[in-house]
Amino acid sequence: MIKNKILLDWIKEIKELCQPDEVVIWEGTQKQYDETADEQVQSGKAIRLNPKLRPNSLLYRSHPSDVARVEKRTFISTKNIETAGPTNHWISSDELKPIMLDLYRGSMKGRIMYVIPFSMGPIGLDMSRIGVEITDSAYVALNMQIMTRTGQKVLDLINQGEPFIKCLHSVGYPLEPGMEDPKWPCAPMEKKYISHFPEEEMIWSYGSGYGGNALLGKKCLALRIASSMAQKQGWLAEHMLILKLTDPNQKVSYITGAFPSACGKTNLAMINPSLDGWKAETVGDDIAWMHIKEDGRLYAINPEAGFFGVAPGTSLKTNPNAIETVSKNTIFTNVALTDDGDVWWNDLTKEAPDHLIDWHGNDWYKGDPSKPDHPNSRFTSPLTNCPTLAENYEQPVPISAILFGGRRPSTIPLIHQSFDFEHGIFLGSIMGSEITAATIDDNIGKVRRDPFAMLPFIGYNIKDYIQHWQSMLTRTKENLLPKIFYINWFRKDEHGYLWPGFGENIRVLKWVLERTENKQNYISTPIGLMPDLGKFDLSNLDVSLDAMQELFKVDQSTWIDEVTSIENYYQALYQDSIPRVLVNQLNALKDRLNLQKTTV
Ligand code: GTP
Ligand code: SPV
Ligand code: MN
Repeated sequence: MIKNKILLDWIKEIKELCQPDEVVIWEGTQKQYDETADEQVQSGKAIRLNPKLRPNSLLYRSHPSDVARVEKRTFISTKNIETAGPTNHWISSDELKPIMLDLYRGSMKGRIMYVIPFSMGPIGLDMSRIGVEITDSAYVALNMQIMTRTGQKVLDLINQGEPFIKCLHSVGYPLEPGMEDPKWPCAPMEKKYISHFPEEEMIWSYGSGYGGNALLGKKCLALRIASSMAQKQGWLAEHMLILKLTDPNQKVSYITGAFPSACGKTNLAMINPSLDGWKAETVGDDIAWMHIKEDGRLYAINPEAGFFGVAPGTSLKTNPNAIETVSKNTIFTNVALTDDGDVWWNDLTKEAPDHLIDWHGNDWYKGDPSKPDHPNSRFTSPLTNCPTLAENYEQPVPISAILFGGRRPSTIPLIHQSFDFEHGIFLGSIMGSEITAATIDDNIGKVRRDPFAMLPFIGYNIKDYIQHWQSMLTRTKENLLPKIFYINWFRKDEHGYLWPGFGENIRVLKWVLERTENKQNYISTPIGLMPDLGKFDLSNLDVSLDAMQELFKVDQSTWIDEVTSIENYYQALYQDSIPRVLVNQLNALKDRLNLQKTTV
């Protein structure tokens, strides 16, 4: 029962505004999940997969226009544009609210309105935050059940007066009497709004039913709103995986990694190490909330309760732990359907089946040039399905190293380490990556700068974000802060990727952990510290020496071009107020490359 007056008033207000047929309070029980899933199958919105092959699992096919996050329609709405800064689309809240209220008016006609109380982070932990999502999408309710902690226990906290973040979502497809409901209702692009009001700690999302646009606990709350809260409250909300590593001497370490969307976080979080004696366990695969504790160290928790992972590329060979994770209790979106009622996506098996139903619902035959799955097709599975989930996954863990990385076909070596924390901030600020299908964009494959893998997720001014990272230094001793590294699994030659990746990435992690113990395993280069190849574990590795040399090549003329590109990027983004720390670091890099300094 809801006793909290703020929540009761808000439900009443939204009910009057959106005019749903019915209101359902999400209790988070298995019974409610099963009944909702059954109703979705009966109404033709979802397909129940063969329970013998894939127990308790569903397949959804989205509208072809609604397949990923929509960055162009994602807004930070504040009183003043300066609060949002140069990386965000800003609309003043005074202008945006009436537009969206008009859209919301009657938008849930003919639909059920679900009220979903949820906790990001373990229920009741001081680092956790509570939200309530009101949505007219059963798909969202089912996904939120997996991705967050929901139900009565969260409601109990709200009833006790815990504050909560109001998250309003509508697919934007009201049903007038006699209208047929499409399988995946959504609104056209120009009516989609994924809006954030950090000053009020509120989210309004309209018109999309997909992933981060609609599961509002994830990118909207746990990254955009949380990053803005974190800046004010002195912590960090980051687009990072969290991995627990146990070395052959049983020493346990934790690392985080920030790579842009579809650049390898889930895969590294579930790594199956190729080196003997190493154990890797999963804590989180997408988001880390990090606090400096009294002992001066940085601790991380995973605020999520599930994985919303990229399907294509996932196989027994690349990620056996993900394959086991999705073996049951999973919602698949936009993958292909097999003749025996199971799922398939590119690279799941070496050979595609002879016949599939593709993600549009059409026949697909082996050899057809089109892909049967969407490149951003995804699985939603509970963390507890993961065979490598760390037993302490609900406790804050101390972080020894932070990896930055992305898809860079050239220039960036397999691994390098920053000289110090401020140089690490510089590395985060210049991160670049090829744009992937995780966002709707006409420039997929082009390299764009994606600072800290947070370009679409920093909920405030990036200048203040850089400053906030720098403030970590004054709040603790530098030697207690994690060491910062930059990885690139994706360097290519004319034949493709030079590095085998996946389980072999443990070799890089081994070097990283040795660095956190100050082992003399490195050489110094103008761009940072790199492995002394004689001290990098290449045992039983099938990579040619030529490829290894290419993977570690720091080419002077390429780096001169890179410096020019960084300089142009800084100027375009920050204009005449490039953060001092970045100017200093850029100048230091130029010095090391024997180039003229910038005089900004
Ligand atoms: P989001 O959920 O969008 O934030 O993505 P993510 O960073 O978790 O990416 P994910 O691990 O799902 O990887 C995306 C794609 O990159 C998949 O197709 C993977 O197979 C591929 N990938 C991941 N790690 C590696 C690697 O080490 N080498 C290569 N070549 N590909 C990789
Ligand atoms: C990402 O795009 O970084 C994701 C998927 O993790 S979504 O939740 O849809 O944003
Ligand atoms: Mn992500």
